[in-house]
Parts: sequence; C-alpha cells; structure tokens
Amino acid sequence: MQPRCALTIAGSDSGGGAGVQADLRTFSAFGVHGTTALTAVTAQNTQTVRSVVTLPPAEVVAQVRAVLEDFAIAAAKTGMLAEPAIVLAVAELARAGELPPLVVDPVLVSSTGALLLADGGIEAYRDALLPHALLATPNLPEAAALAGVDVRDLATVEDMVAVGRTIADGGPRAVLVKGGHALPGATAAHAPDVLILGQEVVVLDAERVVTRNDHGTGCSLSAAVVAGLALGRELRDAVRDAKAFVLAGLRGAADWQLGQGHGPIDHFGWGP
Ligand code: PXL
Repeated sequence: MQPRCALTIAGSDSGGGAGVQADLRTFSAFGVHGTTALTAVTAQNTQTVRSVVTLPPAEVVAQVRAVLEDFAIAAAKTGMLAEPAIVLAVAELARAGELPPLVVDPVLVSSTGALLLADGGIEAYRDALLPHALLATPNLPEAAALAGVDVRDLATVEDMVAVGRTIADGGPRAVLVKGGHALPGATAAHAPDVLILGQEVVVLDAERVVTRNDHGTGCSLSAAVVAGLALGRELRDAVRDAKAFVLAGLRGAADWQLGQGHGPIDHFGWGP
C-alpha cells in the first residue's frame, strides 16, 4: 500500500490558514500525498492580507509539469490563481489534456476581504478554465460574479440552483454552490450547499457553525473533494465527505484563538 497523489495549484498563505497550507493539511488528513504548484505568495495573517507577489505563469506551468511528469496525480485543484494570465495558462494545460480531473475553486476574495484575483480574471475563468473543470466550487459572491448576477439576488436555495445551472451551462461537469456566506434572509442556523450534477440537484444541508475560525474553509473543501477523487470516490460521495470534513474542522476549531482574526479550522481532529 502506498498513498495516492494529488496536486494543488494555489497561493501561499503565510498565516497557514488557507491556500496551499490548508490544501496540504487536508490532503494529509485523507492520507493523500500532496504536491503543489505555487501561484502567488501572500503576506497575511488571520486579520489581513498585506501584500501579494504573483509568480510568472510560465513558472506555474513548470511546476505543474514537473509534478505531472513524475507522479501519478489522480486529481487536482486550483485555488488562488491571482491573475488572468495564470488562469489562462492553467486552462491551456487542461485544454491540452495534460491535467487530471480538475476541481476549480474560483477564489476571488479572502475571508478578510482582500482581492485575490486581478481584473479580467472572472472572464478568464468563465471562458477558458471552467469549461475544463470536473467541478467548480463557487461560494455565493463567486457564483454571482461568474453568472453575472447581483449577489443580493441570491436569497433562496432555488436561487442557488438557478445560478449553479447558469454556471454549469458554461462548461463544468458539476457545480457546487456553497451557501456558507449566508443567504440574506435565509435560516441563519443552516449553511446549505447545492450540487448541480447534470440534470440532478443535490441539496446538502448542514448546521452553520458560529465561529470566527473560518479561514480556509473553501480551500479545505475543494482539497477534500480532490483527496476523495484521488482515493477513487465518486464525485457525489467525495463532495458529501468533503462537506462533513469541513464541518468537523469548523466544530473542532470553533473556540481556538490562533491569531486575533479569522483562524484556521481543525484538519486533524485535534479538537478543543
Ligand atoms: O480562501 C481563499 C484563499 C485562497 N488562497 C489563499 C488565500 C485565501 C484566503 O485568504 O490566502 C492564498
């Protein structure tokens, strides 16, 4: 027996809560060996993103190829891609058939409100990268941006289904619209996600964990799906398991005080 391998194409969070740091912890929690193609270095902590340095797209591609040419990578994800040129470079790898099944987490802003994607990035995702995704995992603001609607118009589960279908029409095989960014007016005790899988709609309901320690939940969710896929699970089961994994992580870290702001979740069941 030896571990399966997965790849994350994402940015570094110096605070260790999100980005490749969260992805690698998630892969490890599933017993999957994680490889990385770094897109950007962020100087950040639990409170703020101070600065971002983006790597040249060619260097992102070089990392991806170095990994893919040596490891049997069973599944991959993208996180923070920072700039349209990097989105397009990854899309070209996917178009050329060089990438394994791909989960695209269309990262736009950090949980502390910093912009993590430059102008033109949304269009690059929509037109070039999403058509090659097995699964896209937008949260509500990201889903609204990708579908060209106002996030304030996403008020019900039915709205989430509609926006998910619009995004799915653009290419990804499946879309998971994440409700964690509270639907305005919806039941605040719940955080329903909606999975669009072809004609099928699966509503994944879960309690909302009230905590400031929510940094890296999106990264961890998409990484957990990738880990599940790498372990041979069906997409639907991988998504369910991933949601349960993040919920457990939120619960375990709910009272942690690592940093003064949005701390990380509990990837390893360390608990209170
Ligand atoms: O959660 C999105 C995200 C992705 N990648 C990096 C981040 C963040 C949020 O802060 O810092 C590097």
